[in-house]
Amino acid sequence: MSTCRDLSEEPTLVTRIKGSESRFKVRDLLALNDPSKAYLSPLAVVGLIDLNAFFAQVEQIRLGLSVDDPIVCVQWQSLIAVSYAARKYGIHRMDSVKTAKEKCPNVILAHAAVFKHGESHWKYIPKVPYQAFYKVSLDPYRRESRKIIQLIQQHCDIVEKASVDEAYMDFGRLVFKEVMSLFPDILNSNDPNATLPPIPKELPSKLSYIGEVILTNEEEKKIRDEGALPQSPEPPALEVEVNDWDDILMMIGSRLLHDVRMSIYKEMGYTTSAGLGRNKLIAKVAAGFKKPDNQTIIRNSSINNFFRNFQLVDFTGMGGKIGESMVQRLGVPPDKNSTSYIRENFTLEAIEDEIREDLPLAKKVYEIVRGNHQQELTNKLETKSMMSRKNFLVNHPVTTLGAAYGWLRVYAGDLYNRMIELDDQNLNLSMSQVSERDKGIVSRPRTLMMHIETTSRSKFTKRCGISVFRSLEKCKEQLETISIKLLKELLEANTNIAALNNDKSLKTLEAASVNPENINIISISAMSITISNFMKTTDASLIDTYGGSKIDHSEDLKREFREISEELEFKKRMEEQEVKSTTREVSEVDKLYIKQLFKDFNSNEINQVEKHIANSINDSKRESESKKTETKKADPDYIKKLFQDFNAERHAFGTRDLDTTESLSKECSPFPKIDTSTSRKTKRPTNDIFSSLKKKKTEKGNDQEDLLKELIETMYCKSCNTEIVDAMEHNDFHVAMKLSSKINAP
Ligand code: DCP
Ligand code: CA
Repeated sequence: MSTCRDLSEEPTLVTRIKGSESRFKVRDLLALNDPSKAYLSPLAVVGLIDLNAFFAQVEQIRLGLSVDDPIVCVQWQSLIAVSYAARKYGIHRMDSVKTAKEKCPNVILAHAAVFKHGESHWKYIPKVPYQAFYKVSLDPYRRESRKIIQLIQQHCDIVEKASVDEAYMDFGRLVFKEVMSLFPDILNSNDPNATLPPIPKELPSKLSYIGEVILTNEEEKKIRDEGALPQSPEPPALEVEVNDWDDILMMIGSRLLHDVRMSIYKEMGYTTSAGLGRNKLIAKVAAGFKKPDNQTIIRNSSINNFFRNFQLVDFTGMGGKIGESMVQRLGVPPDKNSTSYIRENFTLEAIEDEIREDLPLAKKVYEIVRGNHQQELTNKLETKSMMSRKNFLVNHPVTTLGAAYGWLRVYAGDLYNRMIELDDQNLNLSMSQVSERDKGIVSRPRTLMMHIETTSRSKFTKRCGISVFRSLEKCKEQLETISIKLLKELLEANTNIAALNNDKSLKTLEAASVNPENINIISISAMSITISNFMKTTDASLIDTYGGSKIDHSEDLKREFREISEELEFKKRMEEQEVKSTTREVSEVDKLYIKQLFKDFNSNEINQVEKHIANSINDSKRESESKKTETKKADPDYIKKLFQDFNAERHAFGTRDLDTTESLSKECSPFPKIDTSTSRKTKRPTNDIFSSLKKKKTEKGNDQEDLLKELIETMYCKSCNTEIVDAMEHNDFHVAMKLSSKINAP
């Protein structure tokens, strides 16, 4: 089994001391010991550690596999991380599960953890989850990332997290301490402007470079010349020059960097790649140079030679259009390396002449090509916003309020997990602060934004202020309730809910305690909630209400969610059986609807139902009364809605004819009161209703088919005088309307 490369055991380079007078001042060395100034010193030593194939490694370790196992991390059918063992088979991130399997039949597919619709916690599930019911969670990776950062923080005082699997380290204080202990006479003067002494003629034996040291132009040339000599029996020794204190500090830094990487491997099992240089820009490109499981050292003298491997657009902040336009405007010939070309042909003034409208950018380009761009490293973990979002499958948009609520619960759980992580980071960080004032600082959002996109490509956004709670549990609860509130407001303001619910407004439906699962809403293709406007506060001083608008956290919102939860509980139970196969998914989802139909019809005798229907048509007062009674669900509108729902869902999951209801209803044993066989033979009307529907489907024949054809062709419904989004769904609406009028006919 492969293990992490211990580079300190590999042959060291031959170092040739060439130093004479130092180029550096006492102040340059002293600056290293000051966290706020170290990055500005020409002696700065900055590292970047990047986890190899990060998500795939997390899965490899979770599953107890070795680095030699070809594992990939999967999200639905896409690969999001590819282990280096899998890369040997030519698998890369652009592959799908299918093409990866073609390249390596033994590839190990590890699907990311998922949130299930309606649940606020993520989990790993043994099979590939069905995208319509799940949302991917990146929490396991964030969690590992957090642990790695904490481990690095044990070694180094300034650790800046650059991404989920990258962190910069400022080794200033550590190299300062080490150089002072190895060379106690280095600070030969109290004058900050005094020049440092020349480096000694001999270096302590423990001093050496660890990792891949990039050579200078001259060193490379020398090796080439020596290697070219015909009488040379051995390949030339890799000899690097030690010219000044910056080289010695890089040597020390390379050992420190290696120690951190070994610690990550030994404690957590992760291999990494890393880069070392005098600033973040150099460390970043160096870290990507030799992957995996290696580290690359860029001495100041080798920057120009190293940069020949990179174009301007490869540097942080110069990617995409901005870098491309610079290259174009500075007239870099296509066959030239843009970094070297700009450095060799442009003074700062010349670049400023070309980019007059943006002088800071001109300066940045000038500095980048020289590897001179100094950027501060900061421990601060500023969080501006967090978003939880899901794009729904084209054939499974969110069409009911209940379904939307289920996803809002997932989002609230997702953001809650991330706020826990944020608290950990902030508390961990602030505990290391010297001043009491800075201890125990946490960050809480003050704004919540709800965003939806409809299948007809409309976009709606609504935001509001939220309260600040000490307890993250309360924060989560608030996210759930406020997002429900925002969603309803947003739908009421921008969409016609009544048109989708038999002319009943949301308020009417809610007053009638209609199950949110049965409240139709505009088809939603994507939905997100975003929390932002974070405020920093001390843990102890958190208050219960804060923010621009006073938010109502009254009991009714909580009750609302409890009711939804009960409904979702039921759905969850149904889904638990359903994920085993797609075929079963169809039958279980249908069961849900069929169960609903049976529940409604079984609860009433046919004559009662018919009587009620007749009454409800003739007497609106009695209709409203009926809502309060056991017969309310026999409301013709309600029946119409049930069929509408059923048909819409049937299309989402593939087709299943209604005459399968008999066998399905028998399977629906959780509802034992329904004895379909008995009721069929005697007094139950359901048989008639179902067969009537079935008959209707055949009778309607060409009329309905013609309408459907027209709807598909024009995407416009003449009878409704409106543009439509889904022809099948709209056709079903008319089928249901016709059925409803037939049922209701006197
Ligand atoms: N990631 C993702 N989608 C992307 C890019 C990255 O989900 N388009 C995730 C998966 C990666 C992780 O972020 O594992 C880190 O991204 P990197 O670009 O660092 O890629 P890897 O760590 O996977 O590979 P490498 O060893 O090349 O750094
Ligand atoms: Ca990585």
